Amino acid sequence: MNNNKNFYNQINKSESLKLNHHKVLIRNINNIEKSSSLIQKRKMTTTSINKNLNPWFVTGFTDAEGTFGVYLAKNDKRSTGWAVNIRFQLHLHFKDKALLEEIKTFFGGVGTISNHDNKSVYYEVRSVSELEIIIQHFNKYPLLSQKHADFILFKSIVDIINKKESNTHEGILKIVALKASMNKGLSLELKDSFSNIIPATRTTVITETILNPWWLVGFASGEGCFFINISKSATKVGARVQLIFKITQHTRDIQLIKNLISYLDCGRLNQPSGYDYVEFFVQRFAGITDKIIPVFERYPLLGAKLKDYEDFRKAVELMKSKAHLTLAGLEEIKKIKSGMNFKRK
Ligand SMILES: [Ca+2]
Repeated sequence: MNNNKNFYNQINKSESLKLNHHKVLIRNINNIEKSSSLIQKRKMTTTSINKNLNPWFVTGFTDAEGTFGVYLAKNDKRSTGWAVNIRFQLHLHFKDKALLEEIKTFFGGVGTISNHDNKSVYYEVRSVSELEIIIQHFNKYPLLSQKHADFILFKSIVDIINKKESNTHEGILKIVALKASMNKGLSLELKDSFSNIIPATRTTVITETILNPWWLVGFASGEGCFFINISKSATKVGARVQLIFKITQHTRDIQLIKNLISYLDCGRLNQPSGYDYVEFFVQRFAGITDKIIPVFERYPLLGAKLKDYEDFRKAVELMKSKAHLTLAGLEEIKKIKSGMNFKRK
């Protein structure tokens, strides 16, 4: 009995410690909220486009477009012979620069946005202290794709750098072992230089469900594809119109694609043999009108994808009224299609 009492006392003690810890955290969060709302108030006076991104949107969009990158370069000035660079990166088409600005604001303004030409734009967070903000976000709103495994390995590397271990040969070996299990693994140069390295264990992410509609919207703002297919057919107007919504991912995320099918209650799994990708594929008109459109009406897409969605929705409306069975209606749908996706100026 006495032993039991001690045991429970100990638990109670550690519970109350935990609670205190929570209180501290909550207070910190409140402070952050206060200061960020101040920042927002200030911004509101200068710009009206300031929107509050949902944190799950940011996670979903990162599942689609984000990279946790680690780069090692030979450097004679370092005692280890290697310089380590780390970064969180979103690399988008130039037309999505405004969305990157919003994401930067969401992260409290850390990091930099740069154009590399007139085609692409990068958001990058490189310093360890600023990456702490990024890491806190993804701890709280975890990625749902296998990219989460990259994030876990990335965190270990940030930790090594934080402890200054990256200034030692040991530390560099640890970083190379972690990098070997991340993204595309090691470059040929690194494989040559560290031929005996044993890659670190990589977690397999098991996603059971889509946690939040805003995750879906973030993911679809990056990876979603709204497509109008017009093919020749023996109809009165000589053509058949099909509306397709799809999300393509590497085969490693097949479970996530299956989760989309159950979450959205429509679509099918496309798994072309001989390829390393899978698709969530919605082609049935009822699936488009009753499932896909209502979700994106309630939770709007952001960035350039929203424009494609709006065009797609026009085509949906035309098809609902059977306009695609007339020459004039078909012409209108062709015109919509000609300005969508990569053809959009
Ligand atoms: Ca992607």
